[in-house]
Amino acid sequence: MLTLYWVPGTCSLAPSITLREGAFDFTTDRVDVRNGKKLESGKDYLAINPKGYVPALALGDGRVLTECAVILQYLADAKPAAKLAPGSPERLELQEWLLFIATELHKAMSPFYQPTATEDFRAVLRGRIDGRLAYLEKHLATRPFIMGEQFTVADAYAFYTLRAAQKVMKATLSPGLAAYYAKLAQRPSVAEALKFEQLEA
Ligand SMILES: N[C@@H](CCC(=O)N[C@@H](CS)C(=O)NCC(=O)O)C(=O)O
Repeated sequence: MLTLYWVPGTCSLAPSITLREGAFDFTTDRVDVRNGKKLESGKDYLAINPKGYVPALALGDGRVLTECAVILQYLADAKPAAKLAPGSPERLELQEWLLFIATELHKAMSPFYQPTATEDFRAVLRGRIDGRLAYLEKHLATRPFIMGEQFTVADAYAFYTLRAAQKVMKATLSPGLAAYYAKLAQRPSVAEALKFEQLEA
């Protein structure tokens, strides 16, 4: 049985959506970030994932995967019928998108979670992130999903970052991205994942 280690409203939302897209049999264990990284199960999260951050995915055979982009690809490959990731050579394009989302959007937004980040610093970051979001919007102008006609794990990860852009960075999405976000929010997997975390889109 797979176990997803998660924190509400964070990037663990992307594997949570993917687990539902792939109709996986899985369980979850919530990390209490304010209480020494204890898990709701009572276990010590650092003993499972010494990196201390989420997401992590225990595979049930003693292995634990970390790093969102890797977990997403593991899940996609475990359920090929769900078509959540293409094979080679298109896989490279998917990986380009996953790394773009991870580094240029997801982690670029991290300082917005820090109350000590100055307004000047936020403004510089905001300008850079706005450019990256404009690139994503332009790409989506000619296709419904990041990889084309098919929803993939890149869209699950993009949904989390676009949610964070609005809720954490307090951005207003441009019309193209707002339409993409609204379309993703209507997918049963996304709606279920949000409901589980008691979150609004
Ligand atoms: N490199 C990691 C970063 C994951 C990450 O930033 N997780 C955040 C939530 S979105 C977290 O757990 N932060 C708490 C911490 O760093 O202690 C990945 O791509 O999965």
